[in-house]
Amino acid sequence: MRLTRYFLPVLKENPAEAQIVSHRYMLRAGMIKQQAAGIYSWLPLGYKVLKRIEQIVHEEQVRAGHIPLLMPTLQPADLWRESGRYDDYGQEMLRIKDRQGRDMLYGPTNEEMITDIFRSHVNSYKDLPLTLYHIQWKFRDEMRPRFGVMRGREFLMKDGYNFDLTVEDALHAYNRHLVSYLRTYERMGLQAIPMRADSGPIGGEDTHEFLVLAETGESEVFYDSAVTDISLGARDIDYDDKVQCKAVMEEFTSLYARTDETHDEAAFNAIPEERRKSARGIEVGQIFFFGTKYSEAMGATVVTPDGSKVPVQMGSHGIGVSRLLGAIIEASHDDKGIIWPEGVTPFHCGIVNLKQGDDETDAACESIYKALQKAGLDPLYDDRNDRAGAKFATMDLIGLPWRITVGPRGLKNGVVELTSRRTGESEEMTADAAVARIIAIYNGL
Ligand code: P5A
Repeated sequence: MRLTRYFLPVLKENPAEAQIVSHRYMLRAGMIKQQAAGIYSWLPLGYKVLKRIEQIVHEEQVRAGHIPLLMPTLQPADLWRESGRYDDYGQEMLRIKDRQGRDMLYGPTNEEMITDIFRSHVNSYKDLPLTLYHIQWKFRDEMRPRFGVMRGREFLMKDGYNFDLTVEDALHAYNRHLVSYLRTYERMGLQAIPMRADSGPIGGEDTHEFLVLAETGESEVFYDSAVTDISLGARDIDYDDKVQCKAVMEEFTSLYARTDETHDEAAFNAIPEERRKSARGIEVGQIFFFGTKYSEAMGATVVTPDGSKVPVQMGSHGIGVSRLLGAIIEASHDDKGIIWPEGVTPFHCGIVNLKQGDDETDAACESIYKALQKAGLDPLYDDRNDRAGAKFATMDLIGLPWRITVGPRGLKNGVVELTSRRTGESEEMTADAAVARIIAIYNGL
């Protein structure tokens, strides 16, 4: 993309309404625009990152054997009357009447609707196990929408639902989700720690929230610092292997890590003092096992091998897709702007032309731009007729991990400059070498 043809409405001033850094940078970098409290338009740069995050979530869901579908945002109230949650959900639910006077709602989650789909089409154990998921907008009329996309009213969620014959199979689905979530967040450059939590209006006893540690997080958390030393890394996971998934789940959840809702002072105090940490965290996902809570209420049964009929065992699993943009920025920025991890960056590399209109410099930029595109990458070429300082400030603010700077002085010596946004380090090399380096970085992901 050429910057002169793009829509990147950056703001020079710090917006007064933004209290935390991610919200401030998302507004300043022209990623989002608020349309009403907790409701945002996603401007091109923000939309690009949202799509990259969605893509990682999709890939990891499919890798774990889960099947995508799409349910609507609007739901009939009657389904929620069947489960009993129509009244329970209270003021967080946006209730709407259609022209026939029928009660509708904008879905805050989809346990009822997916159970309805299941009961309409599945009735034998032979069709199990089954995990269906979608990535769809939700609405929760939060009392205090704040911090931009972090606590929105309209927000994008990946929500998945597993259906299993036995409790043991459903617990495998739980473990499988836990492992696949670890991999999902790591691909985004995030450490998200599973912590014992409270299940709230979704229900069930078993639940873990995934928390990214950040001072601006809304949750209070308590943990053994040893938990921050573990990562999934490049391990080979077989998602059908119950023993392996359980072992990984236990590895990540055996150390003390809880939100304030389930905090146990005595257990916490049993950790060696130097490892006892209390901090704040951003909840970027949550997984639940609730057994037959919905299937019993809504009549979702399956015939077992011995011919009897039992309610299907279920769980649900959510990732805060739009919230993740905020969480990633909170975890990765400096005082000049955002620092995108390579896995989610809106453009792979920035190209800064230090002397727009100079034939040789323009030609060198064009050739780098085309070479990167030919390799399947998406560069952003700052071809504006502007000062170098202004171009650098824009690149730093929008946070592309790599920048190639091209100017007449370097070209005289046959070199351009390759700069890492994270370390600030620059290296001179030929244009070809810079292109090759960028290609190698993204091939290695
Ligand atoms: C699991 C999937 C559920 O709703 N039902 C379907 C279960 N879980 S949850 O924990 O309530 O939400 C899942 C994730 O969605 C994000 N989230 C939000 N993001 C932005 N703004 C909000 N107001 C908001 N509310 C929830 C969180 O990341 C949460 O973990």
